[in-house]
Amino acid sequence: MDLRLKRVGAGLRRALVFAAVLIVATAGFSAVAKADNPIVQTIYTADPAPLVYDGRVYLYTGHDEDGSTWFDMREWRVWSSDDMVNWTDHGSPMSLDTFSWARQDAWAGQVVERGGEFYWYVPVVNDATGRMSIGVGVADNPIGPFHDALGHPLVENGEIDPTVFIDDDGQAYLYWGNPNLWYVKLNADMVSYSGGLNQIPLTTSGFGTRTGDSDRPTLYEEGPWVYKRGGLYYMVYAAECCSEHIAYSTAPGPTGPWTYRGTIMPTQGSSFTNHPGVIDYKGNSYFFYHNGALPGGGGFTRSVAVEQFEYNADGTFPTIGMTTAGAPQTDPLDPYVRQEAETIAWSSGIETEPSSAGGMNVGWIENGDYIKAEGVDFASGAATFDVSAASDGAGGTIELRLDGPSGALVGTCDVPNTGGWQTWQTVSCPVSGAAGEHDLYLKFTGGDGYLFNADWWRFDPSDDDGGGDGGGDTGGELYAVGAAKCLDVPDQSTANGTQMEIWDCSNEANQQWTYTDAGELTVYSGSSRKCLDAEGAGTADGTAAIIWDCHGGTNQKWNVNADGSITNADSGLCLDVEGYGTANGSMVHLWSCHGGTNQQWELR
Ligand code: FUB
Repeated sequence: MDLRLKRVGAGLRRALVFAAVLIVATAGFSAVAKADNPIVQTIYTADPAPLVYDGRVYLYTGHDEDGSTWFDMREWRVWSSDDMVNWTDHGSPMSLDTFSWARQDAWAGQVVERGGEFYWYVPVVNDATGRMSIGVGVADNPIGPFHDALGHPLVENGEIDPTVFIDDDGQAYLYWGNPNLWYVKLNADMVSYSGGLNQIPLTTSGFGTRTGDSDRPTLYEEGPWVYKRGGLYYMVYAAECCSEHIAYSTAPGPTGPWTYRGTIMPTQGSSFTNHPGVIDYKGNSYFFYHNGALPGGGGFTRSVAVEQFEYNADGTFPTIGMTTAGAPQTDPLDPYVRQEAETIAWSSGIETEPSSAGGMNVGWIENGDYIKAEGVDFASGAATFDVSAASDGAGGTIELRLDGPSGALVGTCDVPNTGGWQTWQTVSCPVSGAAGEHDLYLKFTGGDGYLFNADWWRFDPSDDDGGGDGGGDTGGELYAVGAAKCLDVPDQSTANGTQMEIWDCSNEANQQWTYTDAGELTVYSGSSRKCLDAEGAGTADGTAAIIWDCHGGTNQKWNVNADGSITNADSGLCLDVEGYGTANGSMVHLWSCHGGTNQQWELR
């Protein structure tokens, strides 16, 4: 029996509820709506490492345990976003347990992608030697799970904080170090290196002047982040100690010579460490860092945050300050496709956990807790709200509110006891008054104790302008209009790259298909996420299309055309269902389109 024992976070959780009340009381309503930093409120996070991949930002972090009085860190975490304000929690795909040789200290790392593989370089203490070393996790997709690529450290010299940069010529470099600064040239396999360990000279011209510490004459402390922009190589790092600020140096090449360029983010934020990560995304530049801004936060209970910034015309950095507003939203969130409950701009009181239906779910929900999804575009209006919920308790109510936890009430959904905390049931309720763009608050109410868990939610529009007539963009069951068929992928092998069997709908548990913003056509099957790739299939009209589970790194994109046909963005292959049994639950054969008789699809 799940007794709903809290694993971690009780102190943080209580403090956050208190802080949310305090913000409302002292700063007014809009302060709640606009407070998006720190990015994660459910746990303490540290050492941000962002990665832009396939249209999304993946954010890799460490995890400071509640109440830590040292850098007590046992796992790493992943989040992702395609709008820079709503972040999806992907849980912990790598921990100390991933590395059988590791003893402790899951500290600051970075993920890079090469050839469809994702390599996560992390510092951990090698149990055999008691020294800090650099391990490598590898996965075939950005959210893992990651496994130990080597079974031993890649490199070990007692120093920390790896960053990896792949230059335009394909040469990859691994940099790390505190108190020194090192690099090796990685081989193309990304898990071995050629040549010895190279030490970067820490000169004051290269890394600034530190005063009052004769052992460390330069500002360089730790946490290097190396990248190239406009032909210039940047090394951004934590400077001075302690407290740290963020500074940077530049060079004409990946190995130097480095020239000190100044401060990016001055010391601030009630954490004596800071740690940088810099990316460009959707035409904007973003600076990730950490501070101690959450309730109970401090030097060992840190939180990752982000600011948008613009480089100066000469490529130098502006000074960047920490804010509670964070980065602006790049695109509105679509409420008419499935959204994960753990896609969150701000939350109060809740936590997350792995879901039996795949991915994560929101849990530990109590009366008064809430989730904010920012910038939700309801267009001309929503009619219904579906939520996948589970409860082994009394259940409770989801109040759908706009622009604040006490904002306009547009719907009320009662969630019953479903027979288990992971026994999912889709609950629907009517919605009225939700049109245009708003921040959406899922406000949870009920009696004492934990109420229910939430896995995903989706609105349906009040008219058919969002789909249902071949528009194909509402999310839901995927129907071939002409054949009146819909598609299921029953539980089967879930490995990326395995051939998928597509079945006519069972009518009992028809699956929900979603277009991600990246254009992937995705369905959650049993406990796994599947999406469609068409590979090794003839693309001539009328040939059988062989459908494969996606490959993570190379997922194909599908276009939903104005006429309702679905075409593969790369091959042009489009999908027809023809010449097979039509009984519910029978396997269906997907064919490349027939030119004049292409079927239309819709998500109902
Ligand atoms: O999070 C543990 C250590 O603190 C990191 O490795 C350093 O960069 C500092 O942030």
